[in-house]
Amino acid sequence: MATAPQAMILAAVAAAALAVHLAAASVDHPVGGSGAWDASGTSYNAWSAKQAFVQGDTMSFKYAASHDVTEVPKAGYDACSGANPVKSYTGGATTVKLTAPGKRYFICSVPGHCAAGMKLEVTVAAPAPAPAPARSKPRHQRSLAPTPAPAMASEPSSVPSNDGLPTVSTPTAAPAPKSSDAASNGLLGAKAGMTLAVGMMALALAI
Ligand SMILES: [Cu+2]
Repeated sequence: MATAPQAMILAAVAAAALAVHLAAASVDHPVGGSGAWDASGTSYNAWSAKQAFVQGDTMSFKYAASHDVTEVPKAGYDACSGANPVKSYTGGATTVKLTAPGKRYFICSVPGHCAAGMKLEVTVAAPAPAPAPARSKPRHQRSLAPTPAPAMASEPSSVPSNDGLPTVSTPTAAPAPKSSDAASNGLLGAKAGMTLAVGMMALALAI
């Protein structure tokens, strides 16, 4: 009997761990779809508008030595100026982590490149905290639900076993709480089952 609740607890823990893992899984967004950061005319903002950037995700840039990745404030983005960079990256492969919700702005600071299209505005959304607890709670409720149902079935038969006379009134009261099972069993079937069970108990007591 102890193994069944333990198995349910393990299953619930595993489900919760999976939900947390899914919620925490970050996504990498290669810029422009391919990760290529260049002045070939790719509309990086048309790409970013279709992306769902979530806090914790990363964005990756691959670029030739003739380019850089410069994160700038909005003013620098609007003016295509890397004069006041938030941070500048070189080396050909850069991964930027989107650590907070809000707007991020990136340009290539090489003169003329931003104007040629190497500019990117990203809107990062806050992570949705709801899914992790919401997914685990219904599984707890589902695992607990089957337990009261058999308990209800055994309680009415054990109550009349104490005294023989009230058995007649018990079956009429029983169908009300068992109305949820009526769809599958049928009220007549439930009543017959209860009567049979009570009769068996009475017989057992008589013997
Ligand atoms: Cu460039």
